[in-house]
Amino acid sequence: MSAFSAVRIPFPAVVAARSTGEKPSSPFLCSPAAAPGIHSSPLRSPRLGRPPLAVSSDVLSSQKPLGSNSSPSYQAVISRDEALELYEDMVLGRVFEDMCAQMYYRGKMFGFVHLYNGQEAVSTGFIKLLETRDSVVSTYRDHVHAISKGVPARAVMAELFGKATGCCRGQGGSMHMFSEPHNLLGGFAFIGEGIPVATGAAFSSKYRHEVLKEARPDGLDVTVAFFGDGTCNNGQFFECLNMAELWKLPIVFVVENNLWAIGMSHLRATSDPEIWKKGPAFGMPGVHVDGMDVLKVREVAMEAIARARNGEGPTLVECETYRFRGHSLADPDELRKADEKSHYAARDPIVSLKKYILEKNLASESELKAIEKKIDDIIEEAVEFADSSPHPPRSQLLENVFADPKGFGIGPDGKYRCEDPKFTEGTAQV
Ligand SMILES: Cc1ncc(C[n+]2csc(CCOP(=O)(O)OP(=O)(O)O)c2C)c(N)n1
Ligand SMILES: [Mg+2]
Repeated sequence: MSAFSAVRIPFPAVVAARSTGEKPSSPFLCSPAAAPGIHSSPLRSPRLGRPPLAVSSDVLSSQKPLGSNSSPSYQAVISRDEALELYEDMVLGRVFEDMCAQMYYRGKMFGFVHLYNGQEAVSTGFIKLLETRDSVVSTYRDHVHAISKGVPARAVMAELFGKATGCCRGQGGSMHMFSEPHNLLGGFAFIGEGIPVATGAAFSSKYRHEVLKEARPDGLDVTVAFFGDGTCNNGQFFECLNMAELWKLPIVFVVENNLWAIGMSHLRATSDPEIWKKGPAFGMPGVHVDGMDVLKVREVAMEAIARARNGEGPTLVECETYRFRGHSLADPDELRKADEKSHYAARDPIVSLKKYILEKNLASESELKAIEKKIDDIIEEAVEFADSSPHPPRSQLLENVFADPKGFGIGPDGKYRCEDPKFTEGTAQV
């Protein structure tokens, strides 16, 4: 059974409490027999009628409803190595972010810093399935996406410290992580701005494949765009869903629905809070998945990435998740209710995966402890590295701000003005 052929599930606990209780009327919805944890529109596109991908999904048949406090009950669907890779990546993200909070309050970081604690299953579940050639586009909550994509923790930490050894040479800081070798195409502080960039990257992949004939036997380069629930009310979201489906682009739109946009509840801001339904409106599959369960996220991600890779077009995936901290480290987090916070805290994705690994005898407690110790060492080293690294020189101030190296423009001779010795003498033609 395909992950996407699953049917409607009980709506997320918090959302359900506010919903009207009406039965779905969309022709894209299937029967109400539930496959808890994942639900979706039919994979078959209403326009093109492509057959569903054959992806094994035994995992879907025995999942518990969202909101369950117990660990997942399905059979082991991943190998020991895969489980440990997921565990290590999620713990790395969590410990990294906890350290960011400490460093921020010690005055080592500047501006706003938005942490990802609680949402790790989404980043890990998707990005660990990607190859280096695939692209990731993030938001201002971008440190963990960068680390999952392979940017070394020390390069992300140094960037946050504003140091020359950071992945953007200290010029970006938080919200602007970028790494060309890892195809991390940026964090974006303006919400929604990353979605067109991701769509462009996916277009470029298809253009290289089909027009420039740079086809690879193993399929298209895939782009995964991450963004929040609040961002789905922005125009770029709709424009890009349209273009991506029209051109069958190799992209996965991943909504990290943490139920809040700063202090605005998703339920108060959005006419139809079930974001996944907007996929079928454009002709692409829309999937809802429990974003607090890395195995469920991974299951859906596998199929969505395979569709993109095989040229079958985009997928919209809504991950129900929760941030364990305030919107940014400057937010006292007084608006969200204690029972809502504790509901999701009890579903910590790292704790759940640990329980699963132990229950399925994929690794022992001491092996997991060894991973945690390794991560502690990595983070400690990252902080030492960042702290002892030099600040960027003043001469770097205008570099990469404009298209030319120093930001002084191109002269009438077609050369960069900054390379004209007369320019600095004040005699150059401007
Ligand atoms: C274009 C634009 N408008 C407004 C803002 C201010 N702003 C910053 S974060 C945010 C909320 C975004 O919420 P969501 O997309 O749910 O992401 P989350 O913070 O929950 O991850 C807003 C409105 C912005 N950064 N950019
Ligand atoms: Mg949000």
